[in-house]
Amino acid sequence: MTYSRLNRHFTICIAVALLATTALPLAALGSRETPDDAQFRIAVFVPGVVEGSPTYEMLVAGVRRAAEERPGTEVRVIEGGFNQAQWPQSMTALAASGEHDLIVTSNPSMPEIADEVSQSFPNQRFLVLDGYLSGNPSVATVLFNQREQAFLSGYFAGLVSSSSMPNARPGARAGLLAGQEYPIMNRVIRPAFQLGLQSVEPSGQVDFRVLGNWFDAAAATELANSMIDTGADVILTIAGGGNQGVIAAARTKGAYVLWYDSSGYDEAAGIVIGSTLVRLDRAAHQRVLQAIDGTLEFGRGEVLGVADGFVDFDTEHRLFQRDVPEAVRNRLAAMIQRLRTSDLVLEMPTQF
Ligand code: RBF
Repeated sequence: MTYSRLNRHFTICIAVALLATTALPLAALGSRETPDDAQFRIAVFVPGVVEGSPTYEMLVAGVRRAAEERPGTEVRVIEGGFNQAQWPQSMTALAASGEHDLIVTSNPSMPEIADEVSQSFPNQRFLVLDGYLSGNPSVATVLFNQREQAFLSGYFAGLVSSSSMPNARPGARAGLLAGQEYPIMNRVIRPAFQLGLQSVEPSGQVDFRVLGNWFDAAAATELANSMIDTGADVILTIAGGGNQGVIAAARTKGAYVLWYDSSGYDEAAGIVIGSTLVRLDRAAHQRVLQAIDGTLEFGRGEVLGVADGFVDFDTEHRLFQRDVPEAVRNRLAAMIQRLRTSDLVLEMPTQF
């Protein structure tokens, strides 16, 4: 057991002990939306806040869509906030309440928390998106191939840098802003982004910066300004609410932004010029329907990528077609096609 696992284990044990002696005010965690006669009750635990976080917005939308298609399903959305030390206690409280047939959550750190909580509450079922765990009979997970996703972002950044677009600058220096460092960021997203960039410009370099949280747009502007000042013409931002700060810097200084996970062109026309997609909403919708119908396979970790139709690049948007030269669009389309047909295989690791 690693130190952090041990620490988390104690936290969960203490949370379970507290729950045994005191009735935790669950009402404080969220409010009910439908009457008590629901046949299937779902808690969506958002590890952060929904607004401004592409994956969480898709998570809630996908679960709600599934619930609408199965009358009698209750959905309760609980925002866990930005204090990550509190997530294990909040998840424990949800499981301890015994009120939910399914707890749905999303981000790469959540499988471990679901795994630990399930040791104390083995009857509680969990669905974790954007994370991986295999072998726990209480937990189903869906991971997206972020190696393909970040590779496409880097490839596109290289194409833009070497294009005739107005803000393109020679040198192929691309920025990557992360909300925080975590294993998938450091070992998958960052190197795959660089690999994609260098597939176009062999000497291309990634300027990697860490915001330290998922909300501080002002600090994100400072970091993005510094990246642009030192030569970055394209910045991939994966920083939740911080993404808006990157847009502000790019607008002032004349640079481009790449969005990650959901289509971002409408956030800032002419500035957000590329958007990779994960179909997290579709995965949430499909897997939640299966859970309600009793057909979801727990104990399994799925990995879905470009060839499955769950990772993509939004090449359909009118702003993409308006702002990105045809030659760039064609080269990107050819690379997406190579991934779709498995002519190029970039396997997503599941162990870190
Ligand atoms: N992404 C967000 O957009 N907003 C968040 O608040 C957020 N919090 C995260 C917390 C942790 C501990 C980790 C590991 C990732 C977080 N992410 C967040 C990243 C997100 O879940 C996803 O991995 C990235 O958007 C890349 O797909």
